[in-house]
Amino acid sequence: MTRRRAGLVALLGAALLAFAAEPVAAQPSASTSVEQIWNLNNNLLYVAIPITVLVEGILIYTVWRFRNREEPLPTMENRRLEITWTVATAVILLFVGIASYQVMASPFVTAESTNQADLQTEEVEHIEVEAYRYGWTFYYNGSSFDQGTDVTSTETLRLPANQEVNLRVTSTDWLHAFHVPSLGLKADAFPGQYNQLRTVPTETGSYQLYCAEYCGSGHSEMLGTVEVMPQDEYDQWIQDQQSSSSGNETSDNSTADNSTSGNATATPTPTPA
Ligand SMILES: [Cu+2]
Repeated sequence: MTRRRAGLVALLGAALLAFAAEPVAAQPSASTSVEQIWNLNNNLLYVAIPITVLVEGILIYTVWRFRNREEPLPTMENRRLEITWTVATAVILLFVGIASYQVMASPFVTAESTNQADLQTEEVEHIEVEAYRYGWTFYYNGSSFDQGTDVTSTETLRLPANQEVNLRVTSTDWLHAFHVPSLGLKADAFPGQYNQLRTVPTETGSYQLYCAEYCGSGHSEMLGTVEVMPQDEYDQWIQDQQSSSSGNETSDNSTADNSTSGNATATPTPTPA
């Protein structure tokens, strides 16, 4: 009888696990950042599900088993049991803490505040993300923050696929937040400060960009697009933008210009609060 009940609980637990794990496994991994976040989510879920099933199982069993007992007996001291659950809880919390810290402390997940351009390796594409009321400007600096390619764009941020990208997020006027949920990217935008976020986009396509910090009446329309494109197409686009700087205007809202002050789309004038 008891064995049958235990079997039933185990079966229910397994079904619950399969049901819960399925939609999570189907999540796309569009960047290394979002992959890390989902891996952590899965790891925590694999720990949480057995605990939930165990606790609920014991609770339901106890309520049913002792439903007719008029005068319940108090629990006697049980040192072995106490040591067991204390150690088990400590082990679980340690796992949750260490696993979370590894992901949350990663520069691919959490932005780091910086005032200088570090990570100067050839393989990294440096892009400055500038938020303003109510839009975005992107400065493409190639492999160096200091040199710059003089290519800028508004609204659409272009990223090369399968290459490390270093985004420096800042603001010209007010508090904003750069947020691309599908790529697992989020960083606050403060005036006069840079928050550095790293990622490797792994799937080409369009991703929605939001401002995730309420910044005024135009906040809900402060949207943008992140276009992840193959490396060669990206390089070609940068080249096209650079060569069109000799001509004046480009057809879309992207522009390449040698002077920042004379650039019509690149430098929005912030209105004082
Ligand atoms: Cu906003």
